[in-house]
Amino acid sequence: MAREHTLILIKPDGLVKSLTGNILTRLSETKLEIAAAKMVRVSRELAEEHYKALKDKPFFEDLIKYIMGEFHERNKVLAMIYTGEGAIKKVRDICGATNPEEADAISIRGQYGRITTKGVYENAIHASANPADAEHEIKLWFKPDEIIFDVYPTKVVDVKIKERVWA
Ligand code: DAT
Ligand code: MG
Repeated sequence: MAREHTLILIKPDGLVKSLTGNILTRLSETKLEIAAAKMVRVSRELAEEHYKALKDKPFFEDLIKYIMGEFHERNKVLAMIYTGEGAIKKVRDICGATNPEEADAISIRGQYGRITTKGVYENAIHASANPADAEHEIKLWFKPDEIIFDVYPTKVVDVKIKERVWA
């Protein structure tokens, strides 16, 4: 099995319901390594790029609002990268099916997900589905220096940036 990297998001419902610790405990069953972690405020641009493959779906607008925290008054997610042999499938297996009603009862989504009366799948966690999605998602959510391993090729460029520093 190849060493892989996978993007995990604890979604706004998971954070609001104080499920972070429970979900991390479930993920530790995979015996994978955490390669990066940070809290992120999700912009519309980031949300739409993350879910761009679904932009023609009828639930797309609600999905964007959900990941931006508009249904939970909490615009943040916990973004992480897990690394190890077969990481993508190991994490997907423990997350369970996309539809929380169909997810195995002891999967993370089976334990903690629900479908709202509006039809939004609040499934608590995102995990990359395959190596191509993982690469797109990891490069979207993280900069190379935020990850403790070299995950994809990088280059060094000269940039002139304005940076916020402590006053
Ligand atoms: P996954 O999150 O398991 O990779 P996906 O990429 O197909 O599933 O869809 C992304 C998210 O969109 C999913 O976590 C919940 C939402 N979603 C998918 N199918 C849906 C549906 N039929 N109705 C409502 N929300 C849906
Ligand atoms: Mg997906």
